[in-house]
Amino acid sequence: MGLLIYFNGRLIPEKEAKVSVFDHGLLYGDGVFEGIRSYNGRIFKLDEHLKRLYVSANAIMLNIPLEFSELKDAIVQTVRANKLKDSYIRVVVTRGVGDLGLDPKKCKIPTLFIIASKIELYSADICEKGLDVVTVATRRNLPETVSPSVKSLNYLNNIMAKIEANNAGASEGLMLNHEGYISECTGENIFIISGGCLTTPPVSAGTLEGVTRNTVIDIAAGIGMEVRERNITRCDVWSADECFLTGTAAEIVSVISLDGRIIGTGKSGEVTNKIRKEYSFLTMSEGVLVYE
Ligand code: PXG
Repeated sequence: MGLLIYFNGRLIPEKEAKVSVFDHGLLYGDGVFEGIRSYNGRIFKLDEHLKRLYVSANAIMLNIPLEFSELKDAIVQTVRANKLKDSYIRVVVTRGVGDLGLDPKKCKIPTLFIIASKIELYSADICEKGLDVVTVATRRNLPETVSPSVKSLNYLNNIMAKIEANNAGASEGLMLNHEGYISECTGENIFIISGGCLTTPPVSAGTLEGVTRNTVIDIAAGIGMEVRERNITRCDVWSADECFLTGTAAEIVSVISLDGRIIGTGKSGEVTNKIRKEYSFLTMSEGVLVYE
């Protein structure tokens, strides 16, 4: 049996959930999205993800057709309808159907759909071992263009970066910003640990303010670690004791090499493992209940 998809106010079978070829989300990448996860029947950090969705929509002057609480309910309903305990939830809002021509005024009604399914970014094997990462030539979006804080439907920049990583035989691509400082990977934030201090690039480095990133910062502060948000270079990563990536889909995954330089012991580090354990505890015990 296929999935039930929330599509413009109704739950419909996935076979019937189709977007028009005139939808500007498809024609121009005009829209925004979020990737959220549920664990053990609870949706983790739902409010945080939805806040970011509304911020992204506001930035591109797209009116989400549901109030915050209505959208929250729609997400819970979608997960419940699919009887999922552990799921990956994709919320997509597009400018909607309009004539050809990119003017958003042509689109009167936004398209809103929610998919509750599963995701696997890296194989279990790679997650266990840690990732080999390369720095790619494609830079993170300039802040003067579409803000890198907007989770828009136009991910081509990041996809170009991912293609470069694939071509190099690496698991991930590290993206620099226009100043040459490290921003993030193609869909994950980056952290390094050096001398017991946890460091991650600031949002001003073109970094998406990841929900997992913020959770990890809180965890580290909670266990008494020093946490810094500052610009870092490739050399900082090469010489770090440990390095890991964070994202809703990827969770917390170690980086064992960057550009062929082995990081630390070349294995998933002790502090990373400790943070990962705390994260796993939070995902299992916090979140919006899907089932009473
Ligand atoms: N940076 C970027 C550019 C992202 O898109 C993250 C960091 C991590 O943020 P969260 O809030 O999830 O901790 C993201 C989000 C995918 C995929 O299929 C990845 C993301 C979103 C959607 C799809 O790889 N990562």
